[in-house]
Amino acid sequence: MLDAAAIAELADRVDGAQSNRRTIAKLTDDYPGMTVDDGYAVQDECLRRWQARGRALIGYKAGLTSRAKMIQMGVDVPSFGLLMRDTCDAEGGAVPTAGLIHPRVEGEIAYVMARDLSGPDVSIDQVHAATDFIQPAIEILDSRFEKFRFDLPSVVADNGSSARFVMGGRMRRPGDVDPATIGIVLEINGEAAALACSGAVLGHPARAVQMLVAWLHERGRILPAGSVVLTGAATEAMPIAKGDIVCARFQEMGSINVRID
Ligand code: 0L1
Repeated sequence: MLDAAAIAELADRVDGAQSNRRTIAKLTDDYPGMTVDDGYAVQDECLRRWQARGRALIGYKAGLTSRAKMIQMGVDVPSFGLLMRDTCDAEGGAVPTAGLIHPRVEGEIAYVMARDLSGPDVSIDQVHAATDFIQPAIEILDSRFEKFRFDLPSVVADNGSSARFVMGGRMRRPGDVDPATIGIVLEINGEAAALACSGAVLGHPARAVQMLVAWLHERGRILPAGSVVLTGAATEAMPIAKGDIVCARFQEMGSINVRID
């Protein structure tokens, strides 16, 4: 493990890149021994700083959930990142991207928890029993690494490329739809840019919640009631630019429309 001074120095780099629209080299270039756990220690240090500035944690995101990204990164478990309240934008409005380097959009299913969930091995039924509702979501990613050259420790430290997210469409109880068979069409400026089925995320999006709860448990934490969980994208992330109109249509769950500003 890296020592506290190295973690603080890496948190300066990541936080500075995120706040100042600056690309950085992948962190392992200067710290070749950096591990995925070091990446999470950098994420934790960033969270400590953000909360000290008054920013609120409202949930978590699972990343690297699509088969393509898992193969690319050589992983078989998702990465986890933090969702901050001030990165959530309203459905039907504008998503500010002036502070972003190379934004991309993906569509996914969000879970919103009614009750605390904890433990090493919760079942999908337990996830659903603790869920208030599921809802369509889009996530805007923004990797801070030059030319998208990153590895797992670096991308974890960079909060899984989290930038902004939007929830909308129709809230559904998990028992009212099958969360694993929702067709998703992501349109950019009226053209279908990506198609997916929600089950492409680990076979079932609730698997991302299960794995998140186990990951939190290993760290002595729980998933609190009220948390939002973005379960990860099934599709490729599509580049977007100012002026684009994004519409994500979710079978039986309505759609999300936003303008990229
Ligand atoms: O949400 C995610 O899949 C995390 C992606 C991390 C890498 C990227 O920027 O594509």
